[in-house]
Amino acid sequence: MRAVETLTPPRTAARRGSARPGAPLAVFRRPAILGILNVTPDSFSDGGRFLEVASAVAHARAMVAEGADVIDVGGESTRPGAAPVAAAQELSRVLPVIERIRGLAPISIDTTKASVAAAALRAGATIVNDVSGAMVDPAMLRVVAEHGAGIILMHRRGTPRTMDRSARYRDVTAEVKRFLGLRIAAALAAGISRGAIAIDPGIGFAKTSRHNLTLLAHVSELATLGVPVVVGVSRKRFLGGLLGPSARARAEGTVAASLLAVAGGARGVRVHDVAPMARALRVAQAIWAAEDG
Ligand code: HH2
Repeated sequence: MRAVETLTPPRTAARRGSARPGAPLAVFRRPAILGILNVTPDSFSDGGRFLEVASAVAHARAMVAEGADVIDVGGESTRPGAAPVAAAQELSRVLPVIERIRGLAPISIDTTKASVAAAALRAGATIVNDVSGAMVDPAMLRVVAEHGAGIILMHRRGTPRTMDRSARYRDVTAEVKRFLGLRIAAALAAGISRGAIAIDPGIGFAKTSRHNLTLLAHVSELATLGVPVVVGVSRKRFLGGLLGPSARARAEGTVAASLLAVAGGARGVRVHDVAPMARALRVAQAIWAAEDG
C-alpha cells in the first residue's frame, strides 16, 4: 500500500498549485527534465565537451530530441573546489549558445550573477537557475522580477571552494526547508509571483552522502512549501560512493534517484543523460495513469 501511496506525485503536486500555462515555470505542471548543458572547461563530469558553440548546440538539440523539457545552460562550474569565473567570461561562453538554441525548448541560465542572468534573459532564456538561492548577488531577484522570468532557488552553504567544510546539520531537511522558505519569501517580496518560483535542495552542495540521501527521502516535505521542487543528482559523488567508480553505474543511479525524487513529489530533474531519464519517466507515468484509472 505504501508503495502505491508514494507513487502518486502528479496528482498530489497538482493540487498544490502548479504554475499557470504560459507562466515561466508552466513546464513543471508535469515532471520535467532539465538537460544539462555545461559550456565550461572544468565541470566535474562533462567539462570541456561543449565549449565549442557548434558542439553545445548539437548537444542541446540531441537532448531535446531525447525528451528534455528545459535546457539548463551554465558557464561556470560549481563543483567542489572550482575557481570563480568573471561575468564577462561567463557571458562569452553562454550567450552565443543561448542565441543559437532559443526556440528549441525553454532555456534556464545556471548562474549566480544578476548581470549574466539579465543578458541571458534578454537573449531568450526564461528561467534563472541560481545555485546560491539568489544569495550571492543582491540584484538577482529584481532582475528576475523585471523580466517576468522564473527562478529556481537552490540551497547551498559557502562557495564551491569552501562548501565541503560546511556540511554540518542537526536536521538537514528542516534546515534546508527553512532556508528555502525564507528565499521564497524574499523572491515574493521582490515582486516575483509564486507561480514563477521553484526550489532545489542542492544535492551535493555542502552535504555529505548521508545528507543527500536524507534530503532525497524527504522531497515530499520540501514540496509542502507549495512550489515545484527540482532535484539535481546527476552523476554526483554520492552515487559513486554507493555504486563504485563506473560512469555507467553513476548514470543508472541518477535515473533511480531522480525517479524516486519525482515519486516523492519533485517536479523537475536536472540530468546529463536525458534519454534513460525520459524512458524511466514514461514508464512511471504509465503506471500513475493506470492507478488513476
Ligand atoms: N548542480 C550543479 C549545477 N547546477 N542547479 C540546480 N538547480 N541543482 C543542482 O543540483 C545543480 C545545479 C552541479 O552539477 P554540474 O552542472 O554537472 O557540474 P558543474 O557545476 O561542475 O558544472
